[in-house]
Amino acid sequence: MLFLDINDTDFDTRFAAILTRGEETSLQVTEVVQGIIKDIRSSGDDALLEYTNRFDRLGLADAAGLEISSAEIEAAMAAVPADDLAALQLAVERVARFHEKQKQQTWLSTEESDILLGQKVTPLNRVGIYVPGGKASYPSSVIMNAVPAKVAGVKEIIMVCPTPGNEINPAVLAAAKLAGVDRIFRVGGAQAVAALAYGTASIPKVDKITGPGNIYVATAKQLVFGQVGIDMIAGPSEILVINDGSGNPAHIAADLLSQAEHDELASSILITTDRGFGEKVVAEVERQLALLSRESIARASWDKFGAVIVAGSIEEAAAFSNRIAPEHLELAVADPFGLLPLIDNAGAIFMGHWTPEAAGDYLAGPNHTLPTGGTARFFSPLSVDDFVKKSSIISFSEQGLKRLGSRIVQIAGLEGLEAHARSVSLRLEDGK
Ligand code: HSO
Ligand code: ZN
Repeated sequence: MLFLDINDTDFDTRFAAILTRGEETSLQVTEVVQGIIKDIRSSGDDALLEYTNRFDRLGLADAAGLEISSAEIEAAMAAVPADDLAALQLAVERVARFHEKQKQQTWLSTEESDILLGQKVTPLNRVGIYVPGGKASYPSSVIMNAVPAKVAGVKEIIMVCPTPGNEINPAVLAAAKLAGVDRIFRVGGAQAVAALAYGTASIPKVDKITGPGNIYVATAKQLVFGQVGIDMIAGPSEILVINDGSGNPAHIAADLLSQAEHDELASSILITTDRGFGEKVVAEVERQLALLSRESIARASWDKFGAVIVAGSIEEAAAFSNRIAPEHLELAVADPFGLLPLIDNAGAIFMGHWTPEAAGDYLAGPNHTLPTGGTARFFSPLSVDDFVKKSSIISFSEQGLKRLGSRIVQIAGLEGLEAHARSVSLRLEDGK
């Protein structure tokens, strides 16, 4: 963990390691993934079955076994305690209600009496949601990907999730069911991404793939982009907390650790105007680390990518935050709404001492799929917009074409495109 003063002369050098974490892309991974995509494209289900049996140690006899049956999903629902289902259901409802507000309508503008212009909004037909297996298999991520798709009106939602050793968290299947996923396949890795992008006999080809995954999944998504749409490429998670000395150091420490326990590469940073508060948080982090079942992950993250920074003023803290463009930003200050106007770059902003990041991770309503690694400078959270596309609508009346036609002909002339010009001038002459 770094304890720094923002005005230290070597600040930038010492901080650089945190900013560049997780940046290395491996040529070797790209090569392996290209090979897998090629195999899936040429051998379809046979290759998918082969990879799945090999990587996930499954003994599936044929491709029919790749789909998780409705009986299995029902069994998972029955295995999850009713009260846990109620918690997941509440999350689904709240996330749906928030995303409903993002929906855009088809519109037509009648600003000009002789020309109608507009935009038609159409949901994607079929999307694929990638859900990781193992330690990062989260029911909440199923909800955060499936619900916006559902709200957007996507006709079919296909989920893929690897089941190493034939194990899957029943809550993941239950969340899928509650969120409206249509079909689930027990496949993962680059082979699952390739199957969704190109289709196999058993896995239908989708229009877009969303959801987090390891480096193989992220690389596969990048390689199939263009064939299908993808959401942003998720990097390691981060939280930045801005503090003015108000609040409880134990609460801030817990928030920092809530990010650190995700991943050894996660980064948790506190920037405070109160050095004493920062010191208390450091002591609290140490104390709370020992209480965590994921202590070794959280400790690795905190040791390498944790930081406490002392700033000279809250404005200085905000400027630093804008430079980082954090995925999660907590304004743990007495007057968070007063600070908000200074914030330009952040995936999600958590306001005040009663809004821990976990509220947004699970059920506040906004999406927890957020731009990481500084990409909040130009990316937004996953939203309904990711599951629709827009078509422009252009409708000229005869008067409209007569009014603007000569200008069209003129620009076509500038480009030397005679057929373009003629398509207008013929109409104008015939209409005389
Ligand atoms: N904080 C994660 C999302 C998540 N948290 C899932 C718990 N489960 C995104 O950075
Ligand atoms: Zn989280």
